[in-house]
Amino acid sequence: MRNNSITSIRLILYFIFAVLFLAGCKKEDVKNYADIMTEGEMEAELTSPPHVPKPVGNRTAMKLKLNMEIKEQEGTMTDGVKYTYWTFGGSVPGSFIRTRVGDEVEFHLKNHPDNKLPHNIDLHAVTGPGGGATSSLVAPGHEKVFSFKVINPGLYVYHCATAPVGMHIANGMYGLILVEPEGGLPPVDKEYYVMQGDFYTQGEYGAKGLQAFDMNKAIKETPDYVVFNGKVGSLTNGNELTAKVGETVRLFVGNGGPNLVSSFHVIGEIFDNVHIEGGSSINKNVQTTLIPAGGAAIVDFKVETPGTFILVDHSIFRAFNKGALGMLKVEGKENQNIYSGTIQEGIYLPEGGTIQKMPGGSNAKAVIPKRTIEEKVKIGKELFGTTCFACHQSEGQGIPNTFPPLAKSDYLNSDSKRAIKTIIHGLTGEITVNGKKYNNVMPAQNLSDDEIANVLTYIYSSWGNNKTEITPEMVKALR
Ligand code: HEC
Ligand SMILES: [Cu+2]
Repeated sequence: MRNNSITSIRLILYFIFAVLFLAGCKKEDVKNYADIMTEGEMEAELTSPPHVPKPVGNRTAMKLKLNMEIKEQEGTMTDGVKYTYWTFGGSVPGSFIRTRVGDEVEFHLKNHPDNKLPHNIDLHAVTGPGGGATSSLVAPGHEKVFSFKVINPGLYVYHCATAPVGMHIANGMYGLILVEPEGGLPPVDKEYYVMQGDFYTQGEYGAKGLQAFDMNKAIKETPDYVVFNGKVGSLTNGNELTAKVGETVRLFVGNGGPNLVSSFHVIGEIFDNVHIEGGSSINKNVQTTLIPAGGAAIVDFKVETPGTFILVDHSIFRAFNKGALGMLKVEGKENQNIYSGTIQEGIYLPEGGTIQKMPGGSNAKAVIPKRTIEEKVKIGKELFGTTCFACHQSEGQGIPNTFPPLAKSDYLNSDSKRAIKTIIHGLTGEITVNGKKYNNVMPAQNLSDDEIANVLTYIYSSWGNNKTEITPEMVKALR
């Protein structure tokens, strides 16, 4: 009798254990990396954007010694515009940190003696109070050492968290730390580091000189600059990312904010894989991925056709008017199966006025009416507003580094025949306008002799130019 009851109690216990064990197995999806033992020690490789350190491959978890120096330094926001950046490692975004899950990081945070302020670091890859911020506040001329174990694979933002936090981030104090899974991410041919940030300056976009941070604009969330890698043109004009046809490109994309979220898109490409929000779930065949402020994503894609692919925040005024535009140059053989047609390097036609015009234009109609200068200016102004302004801007002021000004342009005023030819045939290669170099592509404009005469007469009679009058006959002679 007694034996029987003991046996049944045993059976019940076994059953309970079995159920608990099975439930435990189910949960095993997220592995616990906290218990991984590290083997050996190494110095962490740090890189400035757009470069990333070597992949971890299949090395074991290790102790990583990491030395990072905070520097407050003046840099260039765009042509003629300076800004005092606060940086992790001398670049915006800060140095890229590459680890594998289970690594134990011994972080040495140094605040350069010439700096004016204390700083700290909050790494989103850290499980612990303040992401490390509570242990890392460091005064100029000092060093703080703290250590943590990375236990969740993914791509994480780090940033300064010293009050006023928003101001430290707005001045460029952010970067990315990658925690690779065991065995590393699948190998690819090219890897790059791109991080968006919004900047708030006392002067408007393009206002010259050293620009101070504007707290009111930051609170209102109205940035003057929205850029990749800390400045306008960090990934254009000779700084393009590069790849060859057939290669696979992986971008580690972050967003430091402080305010805006990014609708990250590469014009002319589709992401084959996106690690959503930098985590472990992978979405496929994605056009635009959302990168929250203080968040990241890993995207990869194979480049199959040559050309220039444009990285943008698809909140598109930020790209064309505030700087959030980069380029990936792909070289190699054309692949007619995938894309056939004229490859227009470096240019996206946002409003596409001319492109949408019916071919042939109005040249077919033989008789061009005689127009007074006033008529030409009026018609030309309208045409400018639909066709040229997207690049050269409404007052002909252009966009620094990308689109030359037509206002008070010495290039324009010194040679009207060359200006006519520019519109008929387009223009590429380096030119100098008002002392600044441009090396970009203006597509040929599909306009009639009359239209070209009108738009140029308008431009010549505006914005301090030399009032040359252009006639349809002059245009015709240069066709
Ligand atoms: C898609 C952008 C784009 C459009 C649209 C465009 N341009 Fe340009 N334009 C450029 C670029 C880029 C250059 C400089 C090319 C280089 O670097 O070689 C340029 C150069 C010029 C120049 C000579 C440089 C200067 O500043 O004086 C003139 C004149 C000019 N464009 C006139 C026009 C007119 C007129 C229109 C409209 C009918 C127009 N452009 C439409 C991009 C554009
Ligand atoms: Cu700081």
